[in-house]
Amino acid sequence: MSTIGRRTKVKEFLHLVDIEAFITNYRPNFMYLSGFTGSTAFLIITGDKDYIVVDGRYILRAKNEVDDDIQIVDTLDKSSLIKKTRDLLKDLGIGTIGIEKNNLRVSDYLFFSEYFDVKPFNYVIESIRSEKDRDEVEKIKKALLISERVLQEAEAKLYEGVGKLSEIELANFIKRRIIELGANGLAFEPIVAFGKNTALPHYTPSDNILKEGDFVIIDMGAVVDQYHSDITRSFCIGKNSEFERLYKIVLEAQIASIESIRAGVPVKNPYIVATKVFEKYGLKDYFTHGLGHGVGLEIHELPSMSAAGFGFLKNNNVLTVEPGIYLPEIGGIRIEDMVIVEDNGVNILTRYPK
Ligand SMILES: [Mn+2]
Repeated sequence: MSTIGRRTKVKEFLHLVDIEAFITNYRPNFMYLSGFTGSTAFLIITGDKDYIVVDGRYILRAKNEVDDDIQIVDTLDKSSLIKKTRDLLKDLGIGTIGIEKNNLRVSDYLFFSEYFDVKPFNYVIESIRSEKDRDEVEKIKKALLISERVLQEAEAKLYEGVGKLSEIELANFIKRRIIELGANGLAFEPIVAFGKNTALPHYTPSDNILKEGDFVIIDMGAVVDQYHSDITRSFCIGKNSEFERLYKIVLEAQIASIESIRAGVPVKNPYIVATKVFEKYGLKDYFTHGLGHGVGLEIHELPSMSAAGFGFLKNNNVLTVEPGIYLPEIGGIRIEDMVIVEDNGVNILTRYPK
């Protein structure tokens, strides 16, 4: 797939802010704009031609992956990546460059500042990345489908696991099955929590054994062709009326916030909607994290669906919606779906029952 359309948006940005080139060495960003999947590179976008600077390890890979209209520049003369990038910019007669203040190292910033008029910008490429194209959505759907299949198998293990299944065992099973079903990797280390451990939103699985009446949280994701997925479900093994009461409230918050999502709405609004539902039940202080996040080449990307979220939701943003409440000594509940933002609402990608 050609990345020229994506780079054209950066070229429009160059024009808008009056700089001659924009550079990035942040992997998800150069991957998105060039197709190159190696770990290190400098991508240079100019108003005219674009360049990618790679070291000796990556020349062949770059030739295979990078779009034909991007010129590959190597460091076979043993110069460092950053010096080669400087030399190239100088050769091109470039004086003003845009850099990523959210990604570039301070030492690299100071280096470039010695030779160029450097203008720092925040989240330029990340903002472009937040609007997914059809190809990206297909990859995310594949990654989500694998996660849902594995979650189904993991849920079945719960019902026969009382008194014997540990959190670590189930987490290891999930990791193995994600790979066996064809994912390229895990989106993150799965969270598997039983009982009171569910009250810790970002818990690390232990040897704790599943008991009758336990709250259970499983949060996991797969990566397919560099794209991530993310799903969380809460279960209760056996009867627990407190779980049923709290689950209905979290589900109400999740549905209300999903219903508030559409293109043009302030990014922080759905978070406020969820908060209001919890407030109604006196549980606002137990909702201790944001509502969700963008997902794509990174597991957490723009937009950030929290009180700190900025700007407006856009068409084809892919988001998680994952309200949760966490009561110490009782347990926690979180329900997470992935959605695509549309003009008049959302397309809910997650099919798993809730
Ligand atoms: Mn998530």
